[in-house]
Amino acid sequence: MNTLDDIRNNPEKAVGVEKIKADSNYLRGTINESLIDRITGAVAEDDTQLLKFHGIYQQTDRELGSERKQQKLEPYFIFMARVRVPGGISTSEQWLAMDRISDEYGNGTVKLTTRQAFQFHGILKANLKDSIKKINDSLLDTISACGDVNRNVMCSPNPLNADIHAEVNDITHQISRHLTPQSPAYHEIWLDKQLVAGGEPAAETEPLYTKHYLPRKFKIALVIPPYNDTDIFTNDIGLIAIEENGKLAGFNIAVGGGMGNTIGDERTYPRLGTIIGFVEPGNITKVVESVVLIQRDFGNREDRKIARLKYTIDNKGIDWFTNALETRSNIKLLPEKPYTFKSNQDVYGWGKDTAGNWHFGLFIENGRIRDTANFRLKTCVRKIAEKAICDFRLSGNQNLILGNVIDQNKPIIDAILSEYEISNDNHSALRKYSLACVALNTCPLAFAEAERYLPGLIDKIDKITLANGIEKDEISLRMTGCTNGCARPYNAEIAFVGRAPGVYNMYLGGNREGSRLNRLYKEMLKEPEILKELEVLFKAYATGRKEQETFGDFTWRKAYVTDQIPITA
Ligand code: SRM
Ligand code: SF4
Repeated sequence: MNTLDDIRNNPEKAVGVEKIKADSNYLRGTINESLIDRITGAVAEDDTQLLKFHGIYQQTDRELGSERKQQKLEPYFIFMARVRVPGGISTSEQWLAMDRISDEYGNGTVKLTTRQAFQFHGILKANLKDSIKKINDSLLDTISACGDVNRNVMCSPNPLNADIHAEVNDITHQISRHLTPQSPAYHEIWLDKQLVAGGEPAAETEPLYTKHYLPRKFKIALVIPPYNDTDIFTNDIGLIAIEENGKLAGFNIAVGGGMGNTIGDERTYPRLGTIIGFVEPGNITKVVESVVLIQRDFGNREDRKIARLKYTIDNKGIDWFTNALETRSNIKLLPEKPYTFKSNQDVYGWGKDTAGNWHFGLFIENGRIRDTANFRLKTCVRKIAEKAICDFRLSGNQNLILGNVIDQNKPIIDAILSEYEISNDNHSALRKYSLACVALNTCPLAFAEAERYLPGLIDKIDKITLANGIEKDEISLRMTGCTNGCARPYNAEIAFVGRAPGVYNMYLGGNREGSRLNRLYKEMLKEPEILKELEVLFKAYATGRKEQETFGDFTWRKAYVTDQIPITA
């Protein structure tokens, strides 16, 4: 296995993405040339990797694939831009800007992601630069929303019962700023800024990352109990804020979470973060930085499938890791502090914080903001934004909180929601606690549908929960179009993971707190089999559950899943 030292000492060992990064002149590559090349709608192959560090993915419209091939045309290339929003809080002006950009350059929809970001799909190469400029004009950006760097830092957007929310949100921004790549490439390429020094940038251009950046993507989330609404155990670093006497005492730190795995490759697996201790607020940035640096130096630079921090930790051992962290940061971790999570889901409807402001949790199915003939969600939210009476908080569950509303503005929001018939009450409990990743038509890795299919499947599942009298149960159900785990399926009570068109593996047994991995229950199910399985399971649950027992707990007690069953296929 090659580490950073190996590829530094033997540059020929840096192959594939490692070579592209190292040779990219700090993320410039030939992106500028690619953008002005009008012969193709794509960018040069190496630039597709570098674009990710700028928050952009080259994709194709998959449904047009065979038609274009028959016509001997190149694939219909489109780009996805991901706008990071550390902590998820945006202003009404920013919301309006995102709304406009989606119409002007994208496919008319705004996607709220499972990591509190905005995504635009369907941007053509010719419009890429203008769209990124417009995003920056709104004081948001796409820097390091993707790529082998730290991604959007998540923080619970829900301030309902937490006086420490503002402080934890500040720390989120502090961590995000500290870990943002320093290369001026982004500003040069997208915002036409001149290179200050000219020529080859000095080595200290990326004092933290170096020109090799990280071996793989890196994810951090902060959370304030009792909500685990950023699902911290699925992150490389999860920070659990601990409140004592109304003040932020510090954070329990969990390391090594991640969901991705590859079918048939037993070296890969989903893993939940391990809590290794407690850190005081003044030390948190240093400790987080040290985790990143350990991963930079010891992560696998040879095989990207096993390059995430979870594998570095399991490879070296958690004790080695904790020692390395304490040595590098020169900070001794304190013993973990007690905390309780109630749920990893969102709070819906109106709630008042301790400062007297109102917050409205609005269910957005799979995070897609769009208008259809009968459901004008996008227009409705735009009308609210035009009033400039609230902020717009993206949740890690693809939902929206209309935040910081004063008493007299509450009826204005209620009136607009009711004018457009947008209400959380229109949805079943199961739907409100469901998540689906984008999958088709844009995700190149999708084997099966997720976002476009789950709503219709839930219509059918709702009939089964109703027939069994469990329609009010907040069972978490997550679906992804492949095993990568973008909707965090492996800690849900029920999950469907796409294996082929219309075919899913079924998992059972996560818990409501997001702190237990589920287990593979059945493989390669089609819809009739999925519904049949659920009929049997829900009937057994409705008749055989103990008082207050959740569905996930029930599946373990009744041994539908056990520790002997593999976590993945
Ligand atoms: Fe993801 C790759 C969409 C959250 C694990 N993810 C992708 C790509 C970019 C496909 C690609 O590489 O070409 C998908 C783009 C689809 C599209 O058209 O938009 C994609 N991931 C998403 C989003 C949009 C899903 C959503 O419906 O909200 C989420 C964007 C988050 C953001 O704003 O940054 C998204 N992805 C996640 C999460 C959940 C999380 O982070 O909380 C995970 C699991 C946690 C983890 O990282 O382990 C996740 N995505 C992956 C992986 C597997 C990583 C691994 O370690 O193996 C890939 C594939 C890869 O990296 O090779 C991937
Ligand atoms: Fe694409 Fe798979 Fe992620 Fe879904 S889970 S968005 S199909 S990579």
